[in-house]
Amino acid sequence: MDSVNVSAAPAVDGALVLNGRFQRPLQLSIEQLRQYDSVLATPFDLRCYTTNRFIRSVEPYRGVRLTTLITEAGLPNAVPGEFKRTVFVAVGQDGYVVTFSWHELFNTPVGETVLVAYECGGRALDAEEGAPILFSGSDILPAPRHVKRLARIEAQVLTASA
Ligand SMILES: Nc1nc2c(c(=O)[nH]1)N[C@H]1C(S)=C(S)[C@@H](COP(=O)(O)O)O[C@H]1N2
Ligand SMILES: [Mo]
Repeated sequence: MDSVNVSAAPAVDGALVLNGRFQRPLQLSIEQLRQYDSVLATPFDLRCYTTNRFIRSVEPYRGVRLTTLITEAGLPNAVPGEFKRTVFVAVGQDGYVVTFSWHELFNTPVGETVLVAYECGGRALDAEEGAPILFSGSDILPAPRHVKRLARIEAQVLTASA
């Protein structure tokens, strides 16, 4: 049945929010993530930083670069050059938090392999497998910045505290 009340619908399951100091905060469903240019990652072994435990081998992920989404949301620009002091805090649905800096993402090769993935080994990732998954393909120990059920990317502009 057609409805005129679509705006009252609950947020799409698996939706990703970009908020904080972005120029244009965004909310994207997995379907919307698929509309952006995608990148295919190389397979890797998931290994925990804290214990060095081998978790599992991961088939190639497909997803959108985090830099693509950040550019869409617009880097902070209230003060000239402040975008270079920005950190991006990625938060899972369970509250798990990891950080990326503007320099790391936009001014080192690391950023080229940071993806928000929605496919693995050619198959769509489902919620059970943790979609969408944020991961940093150039990390030495990949598990910490392999965030399952990514919920939010928050832009924070840092200043020196003293
Ligand atoms: N959302 C979320 N993702 C996460 C974590 C977490 O606590 N929450 N822990 C990370 C760490 S430290 C490890 S070792 C792996 C564990 O992966 P597993 O749950 O598939 O064994 O998930 C990573 N991704
Ligand atoms: Mo870990």
